[in-house]
Amino acid sequence: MRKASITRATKETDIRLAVNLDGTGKAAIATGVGFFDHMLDLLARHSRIDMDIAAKGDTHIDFHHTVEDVGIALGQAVRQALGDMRGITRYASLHLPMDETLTRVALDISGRPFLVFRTEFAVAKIGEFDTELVREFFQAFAINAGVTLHVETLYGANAHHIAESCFKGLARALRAAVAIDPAAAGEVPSTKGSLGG
Ligand SMILES: [Mn+2]
Repeated sequence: MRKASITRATKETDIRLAVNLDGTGKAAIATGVGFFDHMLDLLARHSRIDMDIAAKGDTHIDFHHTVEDVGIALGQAVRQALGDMRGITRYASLHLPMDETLTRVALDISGRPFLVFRTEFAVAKIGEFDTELVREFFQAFAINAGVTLHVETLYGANAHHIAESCFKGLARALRAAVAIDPAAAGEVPSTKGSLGG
């Protein structure tokens, strides 16, 4: 089974997280940050990766450490659950519309961590949530999952829609890229013979 659990405790956050890549998108999310819970919930739902995430962070300061550290732990868990990456589809890309917003996501489960993030927000906050933390999450996830991830919002106006299009785009890209390719089951999709950098 492609599952992993991560426990990560620092002076800033305490995180328990479990994923099942072959799940149905079942989510139990509690980070103490309402908007972030909403984003993680739809990340699980649309990726069909089961996610159990409990985080206690220093949210009395702001949400930065909590969002970043959940991104780190989720990236580590996905990487661990992928194992030797045998049989995976590896690449995925799509355009994710949400009302007036359109975001393009391209993903390579490469073992080479890299983020290109071309998404801008016209406002600093969505409720209490700093919009700049969307990028922080994607950066932490990409580096720790060991994936090449490109996110670009082509157009959009509403900050909630823009954030949601990024998370749903990542979700759908992950769903496609981690899926086992039946034509190549058992193979590692690399001419090097391994994916791991
Ligand atoms: Mn929403």
